Order: sequence, then structure tokens, then C-alpha cells
Amino acid sequence: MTTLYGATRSVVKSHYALITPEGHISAPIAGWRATRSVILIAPRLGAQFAQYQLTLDVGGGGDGLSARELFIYVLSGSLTVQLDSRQATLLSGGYLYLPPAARYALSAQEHNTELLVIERAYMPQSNLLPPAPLIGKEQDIVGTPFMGESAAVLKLLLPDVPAFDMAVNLFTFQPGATLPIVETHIMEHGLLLLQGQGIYRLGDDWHPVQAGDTIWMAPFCPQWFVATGKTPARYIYYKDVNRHPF
Ligand code: UGY
Ligand code: MN
Repeated sequence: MTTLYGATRSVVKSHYALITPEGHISAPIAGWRATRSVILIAPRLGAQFAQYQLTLDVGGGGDGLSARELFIYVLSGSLTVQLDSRQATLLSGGYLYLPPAARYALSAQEHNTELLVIERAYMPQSNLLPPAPLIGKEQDIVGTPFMGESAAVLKLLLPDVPAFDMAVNLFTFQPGATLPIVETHIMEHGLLLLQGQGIYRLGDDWHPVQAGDTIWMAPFCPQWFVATGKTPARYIYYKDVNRHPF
């Protein structure tokens, strides 16, 4: 797609970034074979985690010991996962959590298998062991209304227990539904809009957003969302949780 006069919906500011798919540039990524990557959020943007999307050829993937903690969500295609004790095939909606130093082998079974990855340094907590590797699928998670708003339903993909320093949640908004408040909080977010469209308030700006858009929200960035259009809007997002501010 070409653009006249250099227009883009992408915006990068010190307290948030909106990155739209037309501007993606893919490249190989260390540690993954037969894989194209687009790094969408990273420490050099100001974030304390990385979020990237990977497109794998058949047989593409990675193996070894995880350097940091990793959350991998299958957007489309098929991915086999081999852990020390388990093997599984993940389809769309399937996911894998790996703590640091976990042994893994991943291999795509379909051409153009697409993955969303969140990677960050695990923050140890005294008296707590890091979580064990976890495999799941969003279809098995029961959603609950967010802050009593039945038209905004949240699924927590990871257990909400102190060993986890990250949460990854799936939000579904019926047309016209909103975040009940303008949130302003210490946790940062990495977000991928999976379906539908809406308006995202970020700081003092309001942006139209649609499926495929990525958003980074720094700590304390005021945020609010309304789903527009005639179909539900759905996004997956990362959040740092369960740790002290110092
Ligand atoms: O969990 C959250 O902070 C979530 N409600 N934020 C968001 O969707 N921007
Ligand atoms: Mn939030």
C-alpha cells in the first residue's frame, strides 16, 4: 500500500505509541529460524518489555533455554510446542508461558503461522519460585464482566497469583461499550487489537483504531476505549502486576 503526502495513523510519543500495520517493516530475529519479525514495542521505545509479531514458515521456530520470560499467543496457523515434560499443538487462541531458563522447542506446522510474543525480564520475588511453564487456550477461559460492565468482558489468560509478574488478558467489547473509567495506573500495557474498531483515548489524544493496531501505554498514561462499528471489538493486552514499585 502506498501513502500520499506521508500520512499515517501511527503516533509515537514519550507516554504512548500507536503503531499501525501499514508501517511495519519485518526482519529476521535472533533465535528464531525461518521467521519474519516485527518488533512493535521494545525497551528503546521506553517500555520495560518487548512485544513482537512473528510470521513463521513451515518448520520455522526456535529452541533452547528461554533467556527471559516469554508469553506466546497463536494468532493464526499451528505451532507445536515441546517442553521437558509435555508436547502440545497450539492453534489460534492457544498460548504458552515460559519462565526464564525453561527448555523449549517450537515449530510451525503451517505456512505463515502468526504469533504474538511478549518478552520481559522476570522480576523475582523473595520466597517465591517463578511460575512453571504453562500451556492454555483462550477458548477454555471463562470471561467475566469488567468492573460490573456486562458489555465489556475480560478473560485472564494467566493465573492471578503472586508468582506471576505479568498478566495477559483478552477484552471483548460489544458495539458501543466502553472502559467504565478513564484509567490512570502504574502498570504499563502492550496491546494488539484483534478484531473490530473503536476510539482509544491515550493521554490527551483520541485515536481511531482498528484490528491490527498495536498500542504501547507507559505507566500512568490516561486511557479509555469505546468500541464503535457494528461488530464487537476484541483486544489482547499485557500488564505488569504483583510487584512493589521500588
Ligand atoms: O487491566 C487494565 O488495566 C485494562 N482495563 N486497561 C485497558 O484496557 N486499557
Ligand atoms: Mn489499563
